[in-house]
Amino acid sequence: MSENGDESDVGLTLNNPADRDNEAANSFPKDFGYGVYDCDPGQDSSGALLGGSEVKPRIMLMGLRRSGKSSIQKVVFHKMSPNETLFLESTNKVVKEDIANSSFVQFHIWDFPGQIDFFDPAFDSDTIFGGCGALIFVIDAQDDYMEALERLHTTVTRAYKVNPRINFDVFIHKVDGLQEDYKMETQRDIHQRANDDLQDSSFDHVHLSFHLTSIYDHSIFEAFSKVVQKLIPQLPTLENLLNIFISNSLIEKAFLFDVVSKIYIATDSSPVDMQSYELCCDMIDVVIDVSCIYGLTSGDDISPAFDHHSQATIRLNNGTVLHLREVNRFLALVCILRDDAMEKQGMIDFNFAMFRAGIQKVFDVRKRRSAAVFRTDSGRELKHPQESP
Ligand SMILES: Nc1nc2c(ncn2[C@@H]2O[C@H](COP(=O)(O)OP(=O)(O)O)[C@@H](O)[C@H]2O)c(=O)[nH]1
Ligand SMILES: [Mg+2]
Repeated sequence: MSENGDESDVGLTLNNPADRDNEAANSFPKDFGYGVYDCDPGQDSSGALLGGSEVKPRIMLMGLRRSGKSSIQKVVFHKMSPNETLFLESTNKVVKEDIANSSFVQFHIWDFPGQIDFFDPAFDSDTIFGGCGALIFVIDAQDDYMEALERLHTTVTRAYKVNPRINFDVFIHKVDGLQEDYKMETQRDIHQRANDDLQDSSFDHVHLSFHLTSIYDHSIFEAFSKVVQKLIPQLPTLENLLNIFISNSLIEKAFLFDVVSKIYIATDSSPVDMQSYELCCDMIDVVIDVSCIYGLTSGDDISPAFDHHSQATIRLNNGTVLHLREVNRFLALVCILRDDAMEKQGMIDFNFAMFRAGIQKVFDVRKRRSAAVFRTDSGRELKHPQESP
């Protein structure tokens, strides 16, 4: 990787919303995940980057008690099986967790106990909402949701006053227990009531996004992907790269996955259908499982199950092919294509190499920018920990 190329080689204009507005960059982390990216697969990621002063986005999970907040966190980020969440103890204090271990998706997630009292002087809403990137409000759809709606209203208005840049996402949760048409009806009803409440108190400019979720299927991962994507300033660039890649490679759909969490951080602009997303998630599981069983070299317990050799192709009996490639230590590209498109494997390989290089450049720019922030007072630039001399 070249360290000295200048930004003009990038060939892509970074469309970074955070740059348009300095305040946004302050309230929201400039280096969402990308800061700690290092391109050397052999290197350990645990070394805190940028002298540990880097700010990670904060995602807050709020909602009434027993609505499913802790379960969501455990299932998405700790691989807990949905049935095990039945035994989760209730949360009685704010649980702050750093989702940063081995994943590209890095942020702090704060799991709030249901009965938090905003009017308690100990609740410092300035600090809590000030540094918040996204607020997820979980509503139990199997229960009576009137109280939850009231709570949603207080939470949103309170948070908005402190920090109008927060993204609000409402998870209409536990929909596994609802009939298909009742799901839609519930979503419509909650949407309507929540927005009416906001309108009545002249907060109609506040935008809420709604997602139907359940930990018993992939909907929770999909919804979390959407939440996380809104926090990635480089998203339009990544989508653009994916669009260019698929249209030149006869590929129908491509997802850029964070392998550890199975959150997709970007996809091309064709619509996402749940089935394709599920197929791709399952493929990642298969690849990692096979790799864990047969791929690890003995005696090296940290040998990754996913590395720069990782690649897999699965042919389904309906003429569809799933194709997975490693992009970097954290990311995989998973594509869906027709059988006959696979005949042009050479072209796909070439385009993929270009795509990978494009992604690399996006990160390089990010890395240089964050390095530039860390200068000493004398103007001498601090060496980036991951830039080997
Ligand atoms: N049916 C169903 N139950 C869920 C779902 N998510 C969570 N639960 C259950 O809801 C209960 C409360 O979950 P918990 O995470 O402790 O809620 P919290 O108080 O909001 O943190 C647990 O028994 C979970 O198993 C879901 O998607 N569907
Ligand atoms: Mg809890």
